[in-house]
Amino acid sequence: MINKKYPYILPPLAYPYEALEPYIDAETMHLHHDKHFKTYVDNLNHALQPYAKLQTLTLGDILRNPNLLPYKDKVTIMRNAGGVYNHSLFFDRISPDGGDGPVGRLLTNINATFGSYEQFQKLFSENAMSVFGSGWTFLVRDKHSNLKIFNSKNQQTPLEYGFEPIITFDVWEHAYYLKYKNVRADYIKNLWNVVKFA
Ligand code: MN3
Repeated sequence: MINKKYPYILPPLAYPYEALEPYIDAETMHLHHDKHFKTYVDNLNHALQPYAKLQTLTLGDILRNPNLLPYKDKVTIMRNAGGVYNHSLFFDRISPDGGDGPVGRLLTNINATFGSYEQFQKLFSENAMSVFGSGWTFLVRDKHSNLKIFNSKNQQTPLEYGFEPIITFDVWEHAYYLKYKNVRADYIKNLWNVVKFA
């Protein structure tokens, strides 16, 4: 998605809507992907409609260079471009084939940075619990290839800060409220069973 340009198209799920049960239910997947994610795609296309020059940029170009955006529509474009990018990453990195944890060099780097995969999961989950209101938690690489856990508010992306994301947990209430109600901790715990690192 990061290299895509206007007009943006909602990427279909790579697996059936019920494939992540019991961790994420089919109704939540329908609502989250077909309604919430699609709304960001539609609103981004609408916001970019008057700007022929911005239509030639990739989604990554837009998110890394907010200074290129017209003052009048900057907030709207960034918000919706962020929503498109964050959701494309989220749905790409959860899968019925997920849950095995990182391998290879990423695992080595996680162990070196956080002590162990279990300690990384604990710290990442604590960060995801600490998001106040709507937002996201990411594992990112910074410009020096160091791993960091990064929280964002609303639809801010790590790209705006020069980070390259590896995985993300969506902790907006719409991502879990139907099944988990107010118990965000159980949703976060269960997401580890479906997340995939590449
Ligand atoms: Mn969401």
